[in-house]
Amino acid sequence: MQRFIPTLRRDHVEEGLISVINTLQICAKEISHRLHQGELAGVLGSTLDENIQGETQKKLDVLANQLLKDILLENKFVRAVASEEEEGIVEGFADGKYLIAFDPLDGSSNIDINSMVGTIFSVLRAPQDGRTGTDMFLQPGRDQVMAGYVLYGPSTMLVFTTGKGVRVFTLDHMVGEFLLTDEDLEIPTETCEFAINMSNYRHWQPQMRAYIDDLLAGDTGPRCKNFNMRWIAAMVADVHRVLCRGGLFTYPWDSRKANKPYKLRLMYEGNPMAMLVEQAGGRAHSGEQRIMDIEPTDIHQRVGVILGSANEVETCLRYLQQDSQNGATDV
Ligand code: FBP
Repeated sequence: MQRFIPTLRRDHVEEGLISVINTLQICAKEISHRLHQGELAGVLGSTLDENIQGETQKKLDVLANQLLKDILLENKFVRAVASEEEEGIVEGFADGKYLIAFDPLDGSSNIDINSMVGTIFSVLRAPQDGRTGTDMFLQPGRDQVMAGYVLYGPSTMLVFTTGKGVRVFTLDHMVGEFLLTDEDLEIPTETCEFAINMSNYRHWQPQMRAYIDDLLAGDTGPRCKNFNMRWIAAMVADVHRVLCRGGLFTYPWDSRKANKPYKLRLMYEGNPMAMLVEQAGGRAHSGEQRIMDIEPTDIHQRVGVILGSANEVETCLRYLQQDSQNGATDV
């Protein structure tokens, strides 16, 4: 099994990026260990605090965030970090080359039920144009130089891209090494599987409801084939399934909060997952535009997400482009 660093050298990944992903894999091993310990290490349950998103923080949210911050900011290539759990950015080395935005523990509602969670990261170049502070991070996803996630499941997997295809490494707990177990993932263009939180149905736009209605109608409806549904409630795990066998994952517009119609965050959920999916031949759209073309205005801004098998994303977008009167379309 090819080891971690030789794979990156083989891919001619620049030394600074190799150092950054090497630091991230060290963090991943530590977080994986804590998750495996679970209640034995007293890391389950919530704190009494809320994060910038207004969510109650889990103990492991705080622990994973602190671990990533501490270890990443010791790396001389790191100019600054932004985290789901931090209001503002945290500065590192003034001459650091990279900016890292991360979701330290994605799917945190799964922690206390021993289900899958993950860490998501996005790496940008530190601008050399005089920008400072948060402004440095406000770059479109297409400018990412690396993106990936760690999936803490039955096995711990590190999945990332530096723009040369998607690589999958699995942690061998016996030797404490991530070993290459898959590469050049390709998402099938067609699929019979979709992932959405159906309990939000009444809050969606009529066009999204029409799209889902026709999936549920299966071979008795205009799609003339049956679809299966999955929802793990951790974006990392749902997107990993899409990368492995295709599918459509979406967290769409929602009418509940006029000022916050979206759930997922652009900088450390939407953009990194979009880069991975596109590198594997899929598509990633916000419902309005290609996710990676969005010009960010805030490090915690939210975005609609429709990603996965290219033809199915295309079909979903065709429904969304219909005016709300039509409902079902001639797909
Ligand atoms: P965080 O856990 O990092 O806040 O992420 C949000 C998230 O958990 C996604 O991973 C997941 O896709 C979604 O929210 C689940 O939402 P819901 O609770 O509506 O099922």
